[in-house]
Amino acid sequence: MLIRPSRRRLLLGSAATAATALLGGCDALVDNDHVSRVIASAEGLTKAAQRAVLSDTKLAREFTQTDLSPVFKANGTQQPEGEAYAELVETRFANWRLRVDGKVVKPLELSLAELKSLPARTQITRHDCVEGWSAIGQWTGVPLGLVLKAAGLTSDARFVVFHCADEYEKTLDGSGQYYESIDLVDAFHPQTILAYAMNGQELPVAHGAPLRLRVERQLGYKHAKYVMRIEAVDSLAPIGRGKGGFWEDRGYEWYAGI
Ligand SMILES: Nc1nc2c(c(=O)[nH]1)N[C@H]1C(S)=C(S)[C@@H](COP(=O)(O)O)O[C@H]1N2
Ligand SMILES: [Mo]
Repeated sequence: MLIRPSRRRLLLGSAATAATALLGGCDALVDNDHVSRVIASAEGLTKAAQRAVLSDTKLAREFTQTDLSPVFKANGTQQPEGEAYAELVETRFANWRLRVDGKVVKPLELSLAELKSLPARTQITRHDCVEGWSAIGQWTGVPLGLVLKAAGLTSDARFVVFHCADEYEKTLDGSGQYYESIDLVDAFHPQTILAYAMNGQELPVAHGAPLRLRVERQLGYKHAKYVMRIEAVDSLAPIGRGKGGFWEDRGYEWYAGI
């Protein structure tokens, strides 16, 4: 009998085809509440990472459309400076690529179209900023765990670092660049997503376009906006001033649990 390639694969657009190739057998995953469990049992994850995924999946509270805040404050950087970012906005991020590297088996460079073709999760959550305000918003994006699984963490990976496009403080040594980091428990948590949409629209520049982290069980400053590069590391010491994030380097807690 003749074995034909899957019809579906042939009908997919190029970005979707790339995503299918990227995720291998995982392209059937649509129900994202269970994505990280599936990932945990999949090949390519270390024992430590599997334990991390399964040990802590308590969900942050989710809300409904009627709870959405009429105004969601934009905080911190609201438009990264510089020509490079301005050009990305002008070309609607067509040439933007998310780099995934560090302690991974297969470094990736993903376009926005590729990220959007991966299984998505939508969640309505409350954002709490240490400055004393909160807002409820709806976020849509790719579970971070899916991207990490596609890249394949090596056995010594312990943290995931998010490098952002904005320099929040002008410094000579570059330590004013915004960055953040989380551990593997939060990285593979089902509500931890790389969001490209907010309240049903393209993610606005003020809120981190084209891609921002949502890590729902932690405070606002952990939710890195303008994510350009995701780096898996075994230690946070060599990055920035060594405390795991822009605000952490200036005295805030690294684990900012709500
Ligand atoms: N790259 C980057 N990410 C960032 C910030 C920032 O200044 N730059 N500010 C943080 C803080 S303190 C908060 S409260 C939220 C604000 O997100 P919002 O602008 O969508 O409200 O983004 C966080 N992520
Ligand atoms: Mo914040």
